[in-house]
Amino acid sequence: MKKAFLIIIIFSIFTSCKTRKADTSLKLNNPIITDKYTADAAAIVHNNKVYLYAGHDQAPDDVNAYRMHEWLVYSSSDMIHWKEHPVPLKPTDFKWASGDAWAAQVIERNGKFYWYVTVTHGSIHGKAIGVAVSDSPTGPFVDALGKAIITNDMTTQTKISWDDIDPTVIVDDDGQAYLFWGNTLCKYAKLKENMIELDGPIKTIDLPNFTEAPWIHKKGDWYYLSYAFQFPEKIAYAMSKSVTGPWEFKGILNEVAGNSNTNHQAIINFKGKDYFIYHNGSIPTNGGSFRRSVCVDRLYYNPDGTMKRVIMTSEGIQE
Ligand code: FUB
Repeated sequence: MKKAFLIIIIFSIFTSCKTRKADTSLKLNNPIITDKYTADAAAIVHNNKVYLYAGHDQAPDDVNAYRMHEWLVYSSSDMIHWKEHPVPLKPTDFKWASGDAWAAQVIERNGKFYWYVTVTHGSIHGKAIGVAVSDSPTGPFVDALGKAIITNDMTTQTKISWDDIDPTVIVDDDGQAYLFWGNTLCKYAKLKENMIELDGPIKTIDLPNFTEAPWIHKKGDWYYLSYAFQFPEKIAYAMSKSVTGPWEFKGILNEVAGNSNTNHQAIINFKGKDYFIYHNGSIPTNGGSFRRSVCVDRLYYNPDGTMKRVIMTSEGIQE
C-alpha cells in the first residue's frame, strides 16, 4: 500500500514536470514573418506606426538564385505584431525595367513617400535604381520618373554590372537630400528637392571591405553609414559628423546571420527604442541565402555614440 502510494507520488511529480515543460511561455518572434520568405528590409516610422518594406524571396526550393518578383509592405504598432498590406510595387510597374525586386528603401518628404528600388534595366546592361512615389506609406506606388535615376553606364569605376544596387536615402537637417548606393564601391549623390533627380556629381566613399547594402541614418550629432562587409556578409559601420564624411570606420556591428550569406540591415528608432532589422535563412527545412527571413532585434548605443554589437536572437522583440 505504502509502495503504491510512493509510486503515485513519483509519477505525478514526473508528469507535472513534463506538463510544465510543455507549457513554456517562450515566444520566438524571429523571424517576424513566417508565411513568406522576406529579405532586404527597410523601415520608416509614420504616425506612430512602423512600415516595413521587404523584397519577396520566391525561389523554389531547388533553385539557388534570387527570384524576386515583388516587394511587400507590413505595418506594426509594437514591432511584434505585423500586418501585411496588399502588394504595393513590382518591377513590372517600371516600364523600362525587366525584373528583379532587389533591395529598396522608402523615405517620406513633404507628405509623399518615395521608394528607391533596385531592378534590372530592360535596355541598358546591368542593374539600375528607380524611384516610385505614393501619397500613402502602403501605396499604391507609381513610377515617379518614367526612367531610371541611376543606370550602370553612369558609373564606370567597377566592371561588374550589379554595382548600382541597394539605394538608401537621407534628408539632412538643412533639407538637402542624398542618395547612397552601391556594390563593391559605395557611391553617393545629392538629390534635388523633387527627390527624383540628381543634383550634382556621383562621388565615392572609401569604406573597408564594402560589399553592398549601405544604410544611412543620423542620431544626435552623428551620421552612421552601415553596410554589408565582406562575404558572407557581416554588417560593419562608419561614423561622421557630416553626411558627406570624412567617415571613420568603427568595426563590425552584426555577425554573419544564420544560414544566409547576406544580412542587409535597416536601423530605426521607434517610440524611444532603437531597432536593428536584418535577414537570416532560419525558416526550417528550406530557408537559406535565397529564401531569407526578416528579423528584428534591439540596437544599443554607447555614451560616445558608437553602436554596441547586435545580439541576434530567436526571441526577437518581446515587449
Ligand atoms: O536581395 C538581392 C540582393 O541581395 C540585395 O540587393 C543585396 O543587398 C543582398 O541582400
